Amino acid sequence: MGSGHDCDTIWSDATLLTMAGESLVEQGLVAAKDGRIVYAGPTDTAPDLAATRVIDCQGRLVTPGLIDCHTHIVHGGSRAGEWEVRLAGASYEEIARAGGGIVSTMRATREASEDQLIAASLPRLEALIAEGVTTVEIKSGYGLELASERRMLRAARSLGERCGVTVRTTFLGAHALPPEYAGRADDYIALVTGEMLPALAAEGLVDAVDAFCEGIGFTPAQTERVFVAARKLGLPVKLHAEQLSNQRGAALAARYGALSADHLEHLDDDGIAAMAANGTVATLLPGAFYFTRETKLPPVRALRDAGVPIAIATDCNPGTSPLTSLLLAMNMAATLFRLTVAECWVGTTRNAARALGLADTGILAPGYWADLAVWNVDRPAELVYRMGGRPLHARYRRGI
Ligand code: DI6
Ligand code: FE
Repeated sequence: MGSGHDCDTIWSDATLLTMAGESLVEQGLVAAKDGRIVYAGPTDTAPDLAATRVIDCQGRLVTPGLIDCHTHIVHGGSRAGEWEVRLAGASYEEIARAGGGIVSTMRATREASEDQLIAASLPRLEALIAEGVTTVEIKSGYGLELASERRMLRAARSLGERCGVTVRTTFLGAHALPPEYAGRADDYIALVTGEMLPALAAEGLVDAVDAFCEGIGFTPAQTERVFVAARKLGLPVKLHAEQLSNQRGAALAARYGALSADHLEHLDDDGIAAMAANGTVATLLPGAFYFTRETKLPPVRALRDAGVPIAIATDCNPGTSPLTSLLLAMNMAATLFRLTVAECWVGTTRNAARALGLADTGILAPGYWADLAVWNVDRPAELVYRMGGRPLHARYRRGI
């Protein structure tokens, strides 16, 4: 490679899964300048390139860095004890109604300083990164009061800076009713929409707004008030919808142009049609399905037939999905939900980016961020097939 286009880095001799198309590019290369891709494709048709650094991938599979588009990794405490009670027969809903569940994590989160939240969350984020994750969404929702929600979001942002991972923060003030508002859910929503969200948005801490629309969460009417407040601030919305029951939350979210509706086990045909019409991504969370021993499957075939984009995420949270492996989430999506290998890859790259409103990540193509994972395998199916192992060879974010 002589004196061609200047770039910073070339990854040579790569087997490329660009996600721009679905077929593998053997003998490919990726070139980047200033953190952005300038070329990704076959070596023999590449332009003349000159780089200060050439990384020989030795035929390894190179994919976009993985994107975990639904997590709650920032929180205090642990719920292992509650899980033991569930093993003995109690249901998630019984525990939630008895003041455990989300509210017990709320207490631990309120007691934690920002530094303590960072320290508690760091191993979870590091586990994701060790499997090639370069972008992660992190939700608030265990503070349930302004100061604690702020600490969660600030912890999320500083984890991103510390770990070299792109963090998108989602405000989930309407996750659960804090005990001081017992019996006054509408008043709590007024606090969420009137004070918490405007203050946190003004501080630049909110990339998107989410809610838990559920029998044990908030009603569709309360959810809509959250969406109206988000819209006033110009913020995109997402929704925990149809996880435990059909509240018609996905259709409501789609009407508000939601980036995604997530969970969706109880989604009906009207919800699917609304999502398809509005381009709302269906984010499937097989870790929560598995961990709660759910038996109702999300309507994957109908989503596919309707052309709804499908994403896959860990939902890493202490109650229903203590999962810090996006590769295992892909395996579960294939095994439990019957997604194809190709759908699993689209679901953790291109469609996951879309679920976060990111137009410049999740694909290896010119103009996109040079977020790359280099794997010790030669076929994409290997990574969906195996459970465990340490298949990542190297990972690069924004070219570094
Ligand atoms: N749905 C979930 O699965 C989690 N939150 C939500 O809205 C559960 C969160 C928890 O139990 O801590
Ligand atoms: Fe969740």
